[in-house]
Amino acid sequence: MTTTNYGAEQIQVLEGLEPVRKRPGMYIGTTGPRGLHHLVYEVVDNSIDEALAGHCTHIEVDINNDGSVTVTDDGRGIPTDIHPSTGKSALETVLTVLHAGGKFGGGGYKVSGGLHGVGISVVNALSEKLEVTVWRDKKEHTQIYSRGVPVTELTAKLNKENRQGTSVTFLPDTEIFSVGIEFDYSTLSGRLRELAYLNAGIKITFTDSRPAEPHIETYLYEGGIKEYVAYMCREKEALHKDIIYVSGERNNINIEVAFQWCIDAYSDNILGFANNIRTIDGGTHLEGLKAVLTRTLNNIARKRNKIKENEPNLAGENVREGLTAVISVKVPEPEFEGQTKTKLGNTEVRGIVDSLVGETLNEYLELNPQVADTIIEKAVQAFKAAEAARRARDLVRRKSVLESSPLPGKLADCSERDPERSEIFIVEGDSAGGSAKQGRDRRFQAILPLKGKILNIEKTDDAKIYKNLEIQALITALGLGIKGEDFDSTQLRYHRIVIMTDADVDGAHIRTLLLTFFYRYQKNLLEQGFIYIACPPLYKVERGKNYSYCYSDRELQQKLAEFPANANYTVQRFKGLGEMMPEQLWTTTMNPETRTLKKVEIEDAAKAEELFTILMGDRVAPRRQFIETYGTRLNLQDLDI
Ligand code: 0RA
Repeated sequence: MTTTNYGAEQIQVLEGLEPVRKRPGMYIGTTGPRGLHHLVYEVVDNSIDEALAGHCTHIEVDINNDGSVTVTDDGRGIPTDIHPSTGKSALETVLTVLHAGGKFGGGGYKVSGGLHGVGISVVNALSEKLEVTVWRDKKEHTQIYSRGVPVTELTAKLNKENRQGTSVTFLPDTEIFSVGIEFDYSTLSGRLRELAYLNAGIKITFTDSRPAEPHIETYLYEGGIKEYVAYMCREKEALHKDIIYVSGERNNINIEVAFQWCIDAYSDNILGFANNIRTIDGGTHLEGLKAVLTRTLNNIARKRNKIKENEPNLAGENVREGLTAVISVKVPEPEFEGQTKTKLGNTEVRGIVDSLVGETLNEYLELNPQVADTIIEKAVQAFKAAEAARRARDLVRRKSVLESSPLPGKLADCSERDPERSEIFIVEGDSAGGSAKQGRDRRFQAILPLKGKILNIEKTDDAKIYKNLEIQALITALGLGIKGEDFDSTQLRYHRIVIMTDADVDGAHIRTLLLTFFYRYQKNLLEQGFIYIACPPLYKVERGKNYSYCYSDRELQQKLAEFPANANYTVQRFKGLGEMMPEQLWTTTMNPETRTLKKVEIEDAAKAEELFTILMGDRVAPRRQFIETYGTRLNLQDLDI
C-alpha cells in the first residue's frame, strides 16, 4: 500500500519538474558555465531572502572536494511540517514543485522573480544528487534527492544545540551540463562579494576545498554599497572626500544610492541593481538617478553663477563624467523587461529615486559649496570637451556623407545584410588582412584590417578619439553610435565581432587595446556578448603525409608525446597570421565548423572596471603594483614591462 502511494507521488513529482530537465535553458538560460553558476546563485538567493527578512546573518558557500556545492545559512530553516492537502512536507514541496518557494516565504523582499529566482526546485531537478538539512525545533531534518526525485524519506533526529538554519548540498547533473560541472572560483567569489556589498551586514564565507590547501574568504561590509563605491574608486583619485549616500523607502520600494566623482576618468561607471540583480540594460531607477543628477547640478551651477544666464545647461553626460555610482533598489514586484530581462520597468521607481536623491544631494551640496564647485567645474570642462568632440564628430559625419559609401575603404564587407548572420574579423596589419580576405567566406564574413596599434581610448579625450582614422574605421564599419550613448543593437552591422590578432606580445597588446575600446566606447557590446576572440593555431606538426595544428604549447607537447621515439616530424611555428596560407587560416581559425571562438563576457563588473583603469589608465604606480603582485601568479611570461 505504502509503495503504491509513494509511486503515485513520485509520478506527480516527475510531472512537476520534468519540463525543467527537458528544457533547462528556459529556466537557467544556458547549460553552459553561466547556467551552472546560476544554480549556486539560486540557492544563495534563498538565503539572502531569509537574511533580508531579518532572520539570518551568516551564509556559507563551499565548493566541496567532490565538486559539489554546499550553501548553509543560519535562518529559520525551511519549514518541515506536513501539508495536510498534499501529504508532503513543506520542505519537499519547496524542492519538488516549480515556484513553490515563494508561497511559503511571506512578507519581505523576494530576490526571487528576476533573472534567476526560478526556485530551488530547479536546482534540485538539475542535480544528480541534492541533500538538504534543516535545523529547526531542536531537530535536524534531512532528505536526499536525485534529479528532483526524493530517494529517502524526510528523517529527523534530535539536535541538542538548538541550531537553526538550512543547508543544501548539490552536485550538478553531468547529463544536463554537458560541457562540465566545474565551478570557477573567481566567478563565484565575484558574485558573492557583490551580494555582500549589496546587502550590508550579511556575512558570506566562501570556501574552496578543492585545492590541497583550502581557500577561504569572508565578505562582510557594514557600509554596503558605500563600501562598494569606495572599492571601485580605490585606484582613482577622488574629487571630493565623502561618498555621497542616499537611502530611503517609499511605497514599500527601498532605494539605496552611493556615488563619488573622480578626477582621472573620462567616462562614468554606474552599476544598477534591482532586487540584487544587475540591471545591465538600465531601467527606471537609472533614469531617475540620471535625471536628478543633471537637474540638481544645473540648478546649483546657476545658483552659484557657474553657468551664466545666456549659457545652455550642462548635459547629463557632462555631469556624469568621472562619476562612480551604485544604485540598488528593492521592489516588491519587479518587472524586468527587454530581451535579456535585465531592464527594470516599474515606472514608480523613477520618481522615488528622483525625489529621494534630490533632497539629499541638494542638502549635501548646499552644506559643502566647495565640493559643489569642484564637481561643477569638472562638468563644465567636460561640456567644453564635448563641444570640441562634437565638432570633430560632425567632421567625421560630413566626410562620410560626402563619400559615396560611408564605410571605410579598407573594409572587405560580406554580402549578407542580416547582422545576426554576419561576422567581422578585425585583424592586425595588411598582410594578415590579405590572408583573411582570401581565406574567408565572403558571403557572411567581413574583414577589417587595422594599421598598427590603435589608440588607447582609456587615456584619450573624446575629441582625439573621433579624429583618429583607425577608430573612425571601426565606428563606421561596425555601425556604432556615439561613445557611451544608449546602445542600439539594431544599428550594429555584425553580431559577431571577432578580434583576430597574432599570437605574440604585439597581438596581445592590440587585442587589449581593442577590448579597452569596446569597453569604454560601448560597454554593451561586451555585456551583450557581441565580442569574440579568434584562436589561431601556434604550430603545425607534420609527420609523413599527416599533419595537425596545435593551439597551445601544452597541446604541442601532448601531440609530440604521442609519436614513437624515433619518429620523423617537423614543427612549424606560426609567427603571425600573415604567414598562414589563406586556406590554412580558414580551416584553423575562421571556418565556423572547425574553429574555436572565445566569447568575451563580463562576469564581475567592478573588477572589470578596476582592471581597465589599472592596466590601461595613465597612472603608473597602481599598474606596477598590479604587475608585481600578479605577474608571477598569472604566469605572464610575455609581459611587456
Ligand atoms: C519558507 C518559510 C520560511 C523560511 C523559508 C522558506 C526558508 C527558505 C530557505 C532556503 C534557504 N534558506 C532558507 N531559509 C528559510 C519561514 C518559516 C518560519 O516561519 O519559521
